[in-house]
Amino acid sequence: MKPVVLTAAINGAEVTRAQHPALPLLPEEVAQEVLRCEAEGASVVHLHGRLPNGRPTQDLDTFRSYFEAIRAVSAIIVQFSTGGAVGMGVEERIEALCLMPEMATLTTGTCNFGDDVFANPRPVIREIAGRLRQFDVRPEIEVFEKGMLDEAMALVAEGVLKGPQHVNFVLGVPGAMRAEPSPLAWLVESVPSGWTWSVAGVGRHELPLAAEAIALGGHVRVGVEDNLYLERGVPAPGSWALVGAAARLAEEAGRPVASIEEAREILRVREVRHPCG
Ligand code: KMH
Ligand code: ZN
Repeated sequence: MKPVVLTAAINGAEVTRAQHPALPLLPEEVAQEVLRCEAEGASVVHLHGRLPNGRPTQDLDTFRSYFEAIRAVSAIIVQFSTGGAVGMGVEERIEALCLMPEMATLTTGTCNFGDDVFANPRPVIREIAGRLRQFDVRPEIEVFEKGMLDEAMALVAEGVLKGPQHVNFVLGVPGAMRAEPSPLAWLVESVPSGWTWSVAGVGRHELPLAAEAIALGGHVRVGVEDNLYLERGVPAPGSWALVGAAARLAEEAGRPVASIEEAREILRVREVRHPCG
């Protein structure tokens, strides 16, 4: 059975310490949480920038300090967010890509995001894609709506993106595509052959969608960026506990959890990168 790549989303822009007291903000906290997630089976870490006071940032120095602290202890695949927080300008969103992380996100369209708008007009998408190409960073295409998958395919047809892509379906954001009933099987039918895909379910949908993705042959993202609870009324002590829960789902389904080396093969990220900005 094909290994499942588990991504840990440990410090998303919208989560606060009030909601999740263990939220990692400082570089050493991020590195420690990476180690805990890796021990539970994560092979990719999805990172946002956060200042020590919790404010979201996409600042180069913050990402450099995270990347250095992680590389001091782990060979996990490091994926930077280029989404940041709603309202950030594109230059801020992509300034850390010069550090050449192995992966970074690319959201291929605009959607509602709660009461806000996560704005990704076509010129912005192309600017981010160009920066990813400039620094040879493997994209993870974030798909919050079906049209974003179509746009990713258009980017490949235009030559803006090259070759088979990796897509992450983010389902259940209020105002965007729902998670229940799950559209996952329908979405996956449209994923071009040779591409890889994963799912990130928001809130209570996280683990049920993880189970569905595992059954359908896909990969999984979990973590406190998307969901704060292991089950109703039971807060997750950290993203590591959600990674552990996803790993158990994989085990029950008879799929092994991918090692970091296997995840590099599966996601076509073969080189271990160190921060070089
Ligand atoms: N914070 C959201 C507005 C990404 O990381 O690329 C965008 C987001 C997507 O989290
Ligand atoms: Zn994110």
